[in-house]
Amino acid sequence: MVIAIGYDLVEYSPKNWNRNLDKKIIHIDFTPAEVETYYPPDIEIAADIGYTIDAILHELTKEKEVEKEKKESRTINNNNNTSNLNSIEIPYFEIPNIFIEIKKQFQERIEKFKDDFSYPINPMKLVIDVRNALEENDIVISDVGAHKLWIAKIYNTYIPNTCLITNGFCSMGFALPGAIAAQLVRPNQKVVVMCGDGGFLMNVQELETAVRLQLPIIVIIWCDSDYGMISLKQIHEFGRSAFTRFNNPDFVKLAQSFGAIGYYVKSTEEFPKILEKAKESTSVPIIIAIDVDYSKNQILLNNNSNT
Ligand SMILES: Cc1ncc(C[n+]2csc(CCOP(=O)(O)OP(=O)(O)O)c2C)c(N)n1
Repeated sequence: MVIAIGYDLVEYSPKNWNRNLDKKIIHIDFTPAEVETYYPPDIEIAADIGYTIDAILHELTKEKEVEKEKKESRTINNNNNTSNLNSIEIPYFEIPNIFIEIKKQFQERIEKFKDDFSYPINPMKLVIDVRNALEENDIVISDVGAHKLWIAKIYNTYIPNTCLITNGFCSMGFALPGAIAAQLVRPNQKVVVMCGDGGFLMNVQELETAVRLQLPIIVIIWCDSDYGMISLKQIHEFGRSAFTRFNNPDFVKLAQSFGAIGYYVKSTEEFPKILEKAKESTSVPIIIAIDVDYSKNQILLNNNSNT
């Protein structure tokens, strides 16, 4: 059974996981399910998601209470000894072992890339370095592209609203203005943009706003001189990509021309050091351009990837 909460079909086609139409689906979203051959929900709850989850939790808690009472009375009847009651206590919100195991395996897989100093940088190493450089309540905003999938997969989040990722049909260029808004609202938290070179260039003029408002946002540009996500999909569908490549400007000079500070990362070792320096800014936006190795992007489209 699949419980789909706020699931947008465009993000990951149900054909990938329900090809044989053998899954039971519970659809929970603000809106009714879209009509789709591979997504025929058995139950649809079209309502406020938070309210729905609270209501389900409420019912489950009630059910557990009843179960507990039944068990308690069984034990009392069997043993006639109330001191045994503690032995049958079931914690209500115990994390299932399978979740703990998945999280552990996931963590181990990520750890493997901690000491990978190859350059262009491995996307996983990039995400790990950024996570390590930030406090738990700092904010990362992802733009749209292959980098977004790496961030969604790997970036550990501890506090709500500290990793902002747009949903399906989302627009490239969102992250820079998004960061400006976030920094205005949360002046005491570090705000970091992660964007592709394509997406950054789509809304680059907003650097002027960030400089004028003296916002110390950090913009990390994942450089591959390509619309990485599009070429990935083209290669997946057609075996080759076409018309996705472009040339980048000199991002350091571009940043300076706006009155921001720019860095071009030349090695994976120096990336965390540049991040530390960038964090010191209190009133000037920092642009960090870094070359990224997208050769493993195919993993992002696999069902049972090992990353
Ligand atoms: C305004 C806009 N145009 C086109 C798209 C379709 N689109 C989605 S991802 C992508 C490529 C993103 O390239 P880049 O910003 O360089 O990031 P990368 O995939 O290389 O990480 C495109 C063109 C979009 N989402 N928004």
